[in-house]
Amino acid sequence: MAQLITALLVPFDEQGKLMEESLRQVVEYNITENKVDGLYVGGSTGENFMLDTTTKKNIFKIVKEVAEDRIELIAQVGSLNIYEAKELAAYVVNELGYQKISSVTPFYYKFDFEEIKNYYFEIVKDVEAELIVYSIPALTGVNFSEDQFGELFENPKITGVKYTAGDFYLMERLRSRFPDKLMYSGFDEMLLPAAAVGIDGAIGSTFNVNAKRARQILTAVEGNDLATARKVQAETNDLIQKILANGLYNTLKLMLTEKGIDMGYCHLPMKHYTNEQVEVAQELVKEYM
Ligand code: HMN
Repeated sequence: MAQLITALLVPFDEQGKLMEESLRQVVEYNITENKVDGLYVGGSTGENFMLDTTTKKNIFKIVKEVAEDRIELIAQVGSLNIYEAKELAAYVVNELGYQKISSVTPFYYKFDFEEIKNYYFEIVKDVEAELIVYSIPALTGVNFSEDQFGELFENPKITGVKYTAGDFYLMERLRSRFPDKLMYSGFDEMLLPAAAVGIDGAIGSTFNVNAKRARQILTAVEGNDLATARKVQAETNDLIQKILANGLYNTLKLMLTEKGIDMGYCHLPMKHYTNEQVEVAQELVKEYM
């Protein structure tokens, strides 16, 4: 059965400070209510690229304290500062006991493939952990070819990819050519086609509020029940469309706040929410949760 892994939301107060108690609650909620198989910590959904190193470490630590070994934890340590990425990798693996790390492709500067490959090989060099390449071309501008994935996968510590793209041809090519590497899909609105290609898991932000439907899609596809998978994906996409139209992270946070976990605000320079956004989120909770 493919794993369902929530890309964890992180609560911040109005000044951008981590709300530790709420973080504990949202981790517990994902384990006991959403019943997910794992958490992806420090990804885009965790607003990670706006945070300082100390806060990143604190988030990894709190998540591990709450989750212990009940579910799988993947720490996204990637950073434009390769030394920070290595420091975070050493911290989560050696001090906290994470077994998997992940790293976004380095962005902003137009690094060539050799530089990107060196970045990955350097990050895994000194840690005993598996690394999942976080590929999200829409946000980073970095597109790998099939052969370039192959070059990264030659490193035995690089064991998979979080594939956040809508190119199902490439996804299928990678699935067939690298059956022993892990393939996680990253777009929740395309879970059905990704599951049909044969993923090992899905990592998504909307699983914070819609894990049950996501699980139904995975189960239906694996049971060859395409009619159910389509129906549940359509309901899911009605919800995702409304969430995206109302502002992705603010709406996900407001929905959890409505469910009793105070998720605070998004981190500046992201906008703080408006009253209209709150009203929409409340309606979505009534209709979908
Ligand atoms: C992460 O890094 O936090 C997630 O893995 C990202 C995840 O793939 C999400 N992508 C983005 O937020 C860019 C999706 O869950 C996405 O939010 C969802 O499919 C709605 O578009």
